[in-house]
Amino acid sequence: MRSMCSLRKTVAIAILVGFAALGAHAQQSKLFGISAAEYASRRAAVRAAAKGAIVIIQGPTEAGDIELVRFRTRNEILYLTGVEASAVLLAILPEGDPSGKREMLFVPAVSPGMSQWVDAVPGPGPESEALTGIQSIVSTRAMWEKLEPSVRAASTVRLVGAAGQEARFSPNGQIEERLKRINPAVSVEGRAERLINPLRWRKSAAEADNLRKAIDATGIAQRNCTSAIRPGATELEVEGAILAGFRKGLAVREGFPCIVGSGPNSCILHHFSNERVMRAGEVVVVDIGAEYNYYSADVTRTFPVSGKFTPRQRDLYQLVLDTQRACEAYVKPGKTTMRDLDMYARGLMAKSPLRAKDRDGNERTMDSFFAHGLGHWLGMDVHDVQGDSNVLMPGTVFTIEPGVYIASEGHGFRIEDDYLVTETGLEKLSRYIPSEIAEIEALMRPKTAAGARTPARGNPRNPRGARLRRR
Ligand SMILES: [Mn+2]
Repeated sequence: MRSMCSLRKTVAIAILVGFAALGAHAQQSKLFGISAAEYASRRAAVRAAAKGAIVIIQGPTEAGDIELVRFRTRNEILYLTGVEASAVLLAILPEGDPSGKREMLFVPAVSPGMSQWVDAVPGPGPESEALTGIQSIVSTRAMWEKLEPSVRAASTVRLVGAAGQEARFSPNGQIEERLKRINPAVSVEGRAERLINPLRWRKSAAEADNLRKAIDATGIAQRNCTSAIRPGATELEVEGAILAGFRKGLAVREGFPCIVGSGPNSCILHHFSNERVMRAGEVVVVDIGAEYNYYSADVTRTFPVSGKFTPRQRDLYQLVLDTQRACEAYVKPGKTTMRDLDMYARGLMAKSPLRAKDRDGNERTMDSFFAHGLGHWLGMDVHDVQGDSNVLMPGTVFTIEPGVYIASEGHGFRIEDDYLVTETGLEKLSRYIPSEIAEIEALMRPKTAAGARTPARGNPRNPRGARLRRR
């Protein structure tokens, strides 16, 4: 929220914080759902972890004069600044830096005529500093002049991304050259992500809220897409209904390309082409995630194209669902590792009485058809960064997504949900998105044009049992 507050409220907050680091404006504003104070504490944590080194993070640059894709900055820049602008550079400076500053953000100058062409972005100066809580926001043109005393005094500079030989022809390589010219003795090291990843791994309450919004938009899309699933329709139509659902949920982009895999494509784990025509009797795997405020959901449902699963499909679906439920109950926060959980899921599948034939025609237990890992961390990256361990620690968010893929029968099944680890167990963030067989089949029943659920045939509230045509 970014509403203006009454003068009285401003004064009260200013007194509470004792006119501390941030102005009243910064106290009020949230950038991408995160307060200026939270961004400041993230920068302070990186500064402490850098142990006297300067940390430099360079954001990406928009290509060309007119942008044809919606700009997205790199996660490390957004995580530490809340600023989504092209061609920025963040320098986090050590204690005792000669500039007397904690940090400097360099942004391109903003000219008055730009506002007719592009959306407003923070420019250099006090207004942006007040908005973001960043101590010093300076024009990129003055960058090396401003950084020179800091670089002269530094023994180490750490870059996010590659350094040295590996970075030779990249933008980081140019920065390194510049740094060495100012101070030939300075040591330039890459992979400063390692200072940031442990912070990103554990989510704050505000980050969990961003994930909830991403998951809500994904739930709208999962429901919405069932109206496009029918024999004769293409996977692309389903994708269209998914994207409409994302936008309805205020997600400006998807966290990864939509996977809509029908029939044999349901066995292709990262099927992105989505051009196949669906046929009666098949299943379709819908693995999607809306991105909201730079946080991505990741939720998979498997639907029967004709509206009802066959008995064999029901058995396979139920095995996957039961495995997921058992995994949820198995997690002990702060103890269970991702690997423990993965092994546990495979053990459960191996115990199932179900069998299927592999590509060579041999009968196998179900664990042989579980072709990928059980889950992954979730956050700003759909396969999010890991902290210092593989343990499901309170505050981390991850997915549980068992699946079986039986190419010899032409179908695969995957169910994926998103979980926040709490002190006592798991909060299933995607619990509002149905996954029981009866619920999935109910979603597949025809809907009215307004999107309202049509009661099933024989429902007492719908005595005529009218079947409305699918759109
Ligand atoms: Mn996933």
